[in-house]
Amino acid sequence: MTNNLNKAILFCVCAAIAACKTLAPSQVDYYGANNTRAEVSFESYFIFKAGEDFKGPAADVLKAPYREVLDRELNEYLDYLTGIFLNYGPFADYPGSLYGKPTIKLLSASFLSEEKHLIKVNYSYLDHASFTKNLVPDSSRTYPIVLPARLDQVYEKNLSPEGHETCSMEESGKFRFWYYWNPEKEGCRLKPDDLITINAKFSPLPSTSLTYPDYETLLGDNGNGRDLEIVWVIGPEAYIKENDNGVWQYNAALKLFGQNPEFSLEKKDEGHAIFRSKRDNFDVMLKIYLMNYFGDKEFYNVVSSALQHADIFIFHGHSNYGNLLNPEALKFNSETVSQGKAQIFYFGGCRTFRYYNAKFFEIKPKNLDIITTTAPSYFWTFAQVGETLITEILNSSYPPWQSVINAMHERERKIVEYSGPRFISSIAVNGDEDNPTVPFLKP
Ligand SMILES: [Ca+2]
Ligand SMILES: [Ca+2]
Repeated sequence: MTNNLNKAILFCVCAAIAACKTLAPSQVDYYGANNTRAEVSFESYFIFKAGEDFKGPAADVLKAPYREVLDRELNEYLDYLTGIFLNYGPFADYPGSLYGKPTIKLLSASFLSEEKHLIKVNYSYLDHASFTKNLVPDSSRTYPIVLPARLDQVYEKNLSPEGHETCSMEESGKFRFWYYWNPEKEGCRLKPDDLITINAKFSPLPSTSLTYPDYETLLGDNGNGRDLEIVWVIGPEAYIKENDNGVWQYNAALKLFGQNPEFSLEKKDEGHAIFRSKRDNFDVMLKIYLMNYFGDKEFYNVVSSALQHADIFIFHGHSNYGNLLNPEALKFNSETVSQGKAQIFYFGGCRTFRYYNAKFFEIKPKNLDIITTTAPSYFWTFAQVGETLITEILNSSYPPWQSVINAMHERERKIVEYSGPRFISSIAVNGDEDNPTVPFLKP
């Protein structure tokens, strides 16, 4: 099964860390079936090589104009945490994901070598992250994490004489090295002096225990009359062709709803189908698409429109290191967003907790619930897990988010356990702090 795992990770084209501004970790609430959020905090240092023009004193790197360069470098440096939480120590079996809104404080700076412009910069770090519950059960834990000492040297020093990477899970190239970073890998050429081992503290954060999707608004007018519009976009694993896992999932989704007596197929074109379901007080319109991602204008049009107008938007496919669903490129911004419209976005791909959470809540902080994954996820789970979300939301018992997420997790768990990889994606809902806490009784 290692092959499958490697393949999943390889294809989990998952992202460069968002701007590392000094912001408080998110106040967004959360519920995960098998996972929890934790605060990750530590104090450490890194070695910054200032430009030839830098004269000092060392503390000047903490101020403008050098501060900007330092922030940029530290930002890039901390991307290596992504690799740690995916590949290193206990995280190799139980991957975690950072929220990506860290509070970073630069504490002090001193010269290691004035002549070489090397400055030791002390900093403190605090962010939220999601982890499986067994890693952060009910009280704080400390886990060692290992970061490079010098960003400007780590890649070159890791290379073998033949030019191969020795400290990464996959031969990835300099610009993706942080994602595959694993200083524990056998044969890693980095010496103790090239590395900094940090004791990071992991403190569990509470999860929500009873919150509901905003059924009343979602199933009501919500800006589109009787329709409850669900848009589900599935992308290929490699190419749109027979035997591709993504194509197979698209066909499986059509089959699941084709067999559902409550749904009727209204329209089917190449790579696009519409199902309808009539209810007493609303009509379901379920649009399912199979689409290529990059360079496909149609993909951006469909997703952009769904983010603005759909009641429920589901995406299944690659994350491309978090670069795929970029709100800016998708024209999801303060001018286009309907702040009052209740929406559910389910980003089903690799580690979407890390990539899309903060980005979308920044633009739409309320009336939005985002379903994410903590770990890489597998293409062959998409159709069934997506169907579970839809049928749970349409279930006339109007289940709370905790039941919906548990049902999605169970569905995924059964498929994954059957096929045998080491971990499952750890599905969770984010942003239920503004949601109803009492059951919805009437549609
Ligand atoms: Ca409606
Ligand atoms: Ca919400």
